[in-house]
Amino acid sequence: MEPVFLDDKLKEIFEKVKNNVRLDFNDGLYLYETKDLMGAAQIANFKRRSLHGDRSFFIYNQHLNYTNICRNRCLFCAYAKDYCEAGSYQYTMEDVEKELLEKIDEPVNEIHMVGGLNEGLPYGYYIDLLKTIKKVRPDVTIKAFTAVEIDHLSNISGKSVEEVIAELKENGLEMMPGGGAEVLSYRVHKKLFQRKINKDRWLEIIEKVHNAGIKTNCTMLYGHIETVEEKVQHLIYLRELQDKTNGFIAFIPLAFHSENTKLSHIKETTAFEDLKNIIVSRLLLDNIPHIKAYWVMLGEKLAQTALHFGADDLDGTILKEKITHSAGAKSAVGHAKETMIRLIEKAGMKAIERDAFYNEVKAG
Ligand code: V47
Ligand code: SF4
Repeated sequence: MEPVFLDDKLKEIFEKVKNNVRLDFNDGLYLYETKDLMGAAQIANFKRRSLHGDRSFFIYNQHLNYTNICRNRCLFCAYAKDYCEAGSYQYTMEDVEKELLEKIDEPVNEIHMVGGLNEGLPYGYYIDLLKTIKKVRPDVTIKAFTAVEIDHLSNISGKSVEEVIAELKENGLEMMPGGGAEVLSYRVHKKLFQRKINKDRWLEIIEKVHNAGIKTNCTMLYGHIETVEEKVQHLIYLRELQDKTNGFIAFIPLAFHSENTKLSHIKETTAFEDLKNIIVSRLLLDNIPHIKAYWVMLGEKLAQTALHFGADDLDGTILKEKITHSAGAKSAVGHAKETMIRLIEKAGMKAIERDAFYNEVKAG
């Protein structure tokens, strides 16, 4: 059935999408600004279905956050602490082993591991983290660190970015999550996350990671001080890098949660904005295969709905999420595999359990 548009201009965008004509900056702005949510959703859903049919993915994964001590103190972060602050922690290798062993009977496929920039931890600690995971769970895929940690490791070790990536890879790093980019804009960087690497460095490091044969995800943190133009530009920067490297597997729009942050006056995002970010990213990122509706940030019900607005993945079981819950997320800290399947099937779609690289995991 042909889509019905309340906003006539969306017909032109639909024609482009149907004919595989790349959308430009102004199309991105227009999609963000139109009030015809369902018109835009039909285009994104058309694209999503042409790529994935009615398949929706999830993964059996476990998050591991080895330290919350961080020198950067981004204004949007509720997770980071200073050294002696109450609630600060850093795992020893015994702690890492213990946390992994607690879930050893579960069929975890991927360990998603990130942490703060803790100046008390030497380069060798990061190598030990990888070795410890491989020792306890030899078959798991380690998806760990971001461009922010790679830059930090290069600084503390005096090794080049290429050397750091090669050593992490040798010790078991197979993929990297998409964090750390926030909004690829000098203005937002200056205001919110000055001590973290900037747009140019993030793009430069990720290009090197991709060139070393490591795939990554990418993200965008929205719902704070960013402008619509900055969001569209961010997506276009990612698309341009993907044209060069083809190293991104999935994009995850991250909805800002302000509780316990320096930006606690900012109200939480609305469902309309959340769905718009899914729609626009599906349509602008024509070269990135997967768009994740991250249930931790969107809430389970909206993430499920987003599967009809361009998303094709709900992320995973997670088992214990800490970063967004420090900032007041109301979703669960983890979910059983059955819950992921139920959310997808109740959305009228086919649930596919996947590995980190979106290969189907066969039951049994
Ligand atoms: O880079 C920090 C964001 C990111 C808050 O690749 C916040 O599969 C909302 O990148 N409210 C880390 N967001 C999380 C991340 C991620 C998550 C899930 C899957 C994948 C993947 C990657 O979390 C940070 C930052 O952008 N963040 N504080 C907050 N208060
Ligand atoms: Fe540190 Fe990451 Fe939090 Fe920024 S978002 S303060 S880099 S833990």
